[in-house]
Amino acid sequence: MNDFFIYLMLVAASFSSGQSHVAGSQVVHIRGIPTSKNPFYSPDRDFECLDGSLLLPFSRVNDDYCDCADGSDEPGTAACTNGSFYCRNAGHRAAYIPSSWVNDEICDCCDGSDEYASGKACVDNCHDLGREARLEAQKAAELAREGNKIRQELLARGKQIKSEIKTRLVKIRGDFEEAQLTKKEKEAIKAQAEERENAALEKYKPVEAEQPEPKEHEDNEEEQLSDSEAEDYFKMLDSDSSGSITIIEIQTRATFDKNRDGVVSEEEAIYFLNGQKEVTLDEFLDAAWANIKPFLMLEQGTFKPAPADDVEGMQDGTEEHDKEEDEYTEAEEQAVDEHEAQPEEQQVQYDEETQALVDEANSARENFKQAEKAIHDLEAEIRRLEDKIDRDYGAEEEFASLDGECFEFTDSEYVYSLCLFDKVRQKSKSGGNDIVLGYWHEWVGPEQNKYSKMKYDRGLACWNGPTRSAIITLTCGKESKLISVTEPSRCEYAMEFSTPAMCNPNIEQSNMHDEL
Ligand code: MAN
Repeated sequence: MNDFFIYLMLVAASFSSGQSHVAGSQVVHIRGIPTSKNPFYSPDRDFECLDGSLLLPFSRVNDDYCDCADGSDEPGTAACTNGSFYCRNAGHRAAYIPSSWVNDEICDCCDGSDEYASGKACVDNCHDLGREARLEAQKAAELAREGNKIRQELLARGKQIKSEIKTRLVKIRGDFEEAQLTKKEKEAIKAQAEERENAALEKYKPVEAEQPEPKEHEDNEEEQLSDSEAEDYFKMLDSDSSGSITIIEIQTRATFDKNRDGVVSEEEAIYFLNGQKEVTLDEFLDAAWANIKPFLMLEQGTFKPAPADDVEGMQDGTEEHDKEEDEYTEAEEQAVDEHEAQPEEQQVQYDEETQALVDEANSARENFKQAEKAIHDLEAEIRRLEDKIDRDYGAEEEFASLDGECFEFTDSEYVYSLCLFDKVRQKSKSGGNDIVLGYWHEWVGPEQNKYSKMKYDRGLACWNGPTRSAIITLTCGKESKLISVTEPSRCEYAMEFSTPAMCNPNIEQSNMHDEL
């Protein structure tokens, strides 16, 4: 049956009335398409499938038989499985539905136009829905307007922050140059003082030889492994000194035979590499070390068992405390101390003149150490500031003032914390350590709204699973707040975060575009 139908009506006549008029200019309406597509469906001509694949007599349009591969000859019937049906929905938003929903006895279009032959009586509720939608849109627009006021403040603050960072960087770079000069100076003073000290100590050499060897760090042996040891351990594992540790390098060490079956399987190796095939020093310190440490401590007998509810944490490896990047650690200082063992630790009684020279050398060494530390600290600060300058804080720096701010969300089991541009963490309410769900990576929103989604990844590896990661969806809200956290698939977290930084009326309006 030729099912296409033609309404002849006044341009101004209402479609929903269903009446046809013949007067003045005529409008032809083909079922299932918007009027904008009418030029492609002209009853005076043969119909060309929209993909250009076939030319058909117009009588085969909407004849309930699918001819075109793209389904374009049957916009108003369910004949083509890949077709779509246009609901005009006057009073609300026009929409396309799949062709298979046409005449299936379910009202899909709010104007009921999809059920024209099924006998299903559909009520046209487009006007009610439209009113509701418009109210919602008004509220959203109002929120966007209100939020935008705060957003404007954030933009200004963001730009100020960026310029402050730039100024600070210039200053710190200057300080760094100066610190290098100071270090050179202190080094020369130290060399001279040590030369005088060594000469004075010559006469004590035979006496010292009889002194018992000073006992070195006996006290430390019982101590737990410190983070700086991670770096040494990395170097040890990196047997080819390539700057990264591979599966094969892990497989050479029995420590990593988790299930004690005599071989370190690839799976076991990957677990210790935090789900990766290879890790660099940074990745090692940030994540892999947390997996390795408990096993190493067990092996060395320095592991102090965690309370019972910590077992899961231990399996997964957990972040024990934040290691500040490039921090001049206690262990490093200790290493320097050991390297330049202080003569005063020895029990020898020097004459007054020698003692004065030893004191002078000690103080020169201390000053030199301080100068080195200052350089190290400045370098770390320069890197931190450079990182911030390069960071993408949004089209207008609107997210800059949120950098480092932390927000919490609590559900029945966990407390989640999102520290923007830093990391996402999860803490079980029943105790145990923090689990890192991911470190800041990048913006992952769609092209037209890039700054609507953030990705944090390289979190702690899941047992036999991926490394944890989180996607944060940002929406407009009057205050910055973590609204929800879910785990849609194991070890992949989804968070909703509202913030005035997202209240950009321009973006909101383009989202609400529809064809009424
Ligand atoms: C912990 C939490 C959960 C996660 C499991 C996976 O319990 O991080 O979110 O699903 O580990 O083992």
